[in-house]
Amino acid sequence: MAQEKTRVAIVMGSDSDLPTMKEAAEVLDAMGISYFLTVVSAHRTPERLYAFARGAHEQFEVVIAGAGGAAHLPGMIAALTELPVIGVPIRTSTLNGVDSLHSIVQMPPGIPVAAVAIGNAKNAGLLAAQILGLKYPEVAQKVNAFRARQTAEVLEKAKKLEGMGWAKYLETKSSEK
Ligand code: RP5
Repeated sequence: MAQEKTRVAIVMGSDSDLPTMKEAAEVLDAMGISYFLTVVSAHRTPERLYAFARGAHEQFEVVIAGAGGAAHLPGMIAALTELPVIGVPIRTSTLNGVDSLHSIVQMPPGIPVAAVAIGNAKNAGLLAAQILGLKYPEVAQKVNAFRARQTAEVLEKAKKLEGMGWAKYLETKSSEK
């Protein structure tokens, strides 16, 4: 029997990216989607990057790649595989992550990378799930269930706000902290 693929690869340029990137892993965990998470640095381990990206299609279906600063990791991976690559710009101390965002979002025509907002690894996890949902109905169901829960939470908050007025609502919120 053919072994099932691990569906997503979550890679990042440094272990310092992990506090951000773990949010993609949390989404995939919640949806029961298998993933492999590791560090691959485009500039510190270029040969590992090449080997990873070249072999990625044999093991995975979507790649999420987080990087900060001159964030070439997602673009380089995208150049070496035909799998969809979702880039997560990591917030930086120098330019607040705008450097990472521009590096990832400004891919020249020909090699696309799907970029999420600075630090928004959660959306990267959700987008990966939506891509996989095109092929796996059970994943699409999990995405729908997530959205339904999210909608219900917002409606609940709106009802509470309308009921108690903004001042009391804010008071309740700050006492919850
Ligand atoms: C990038 O350089 C990494 O993605 C990280 O965001 C940034 C800084 O790396 P460290 O110096 O924290 O290892 O390659």
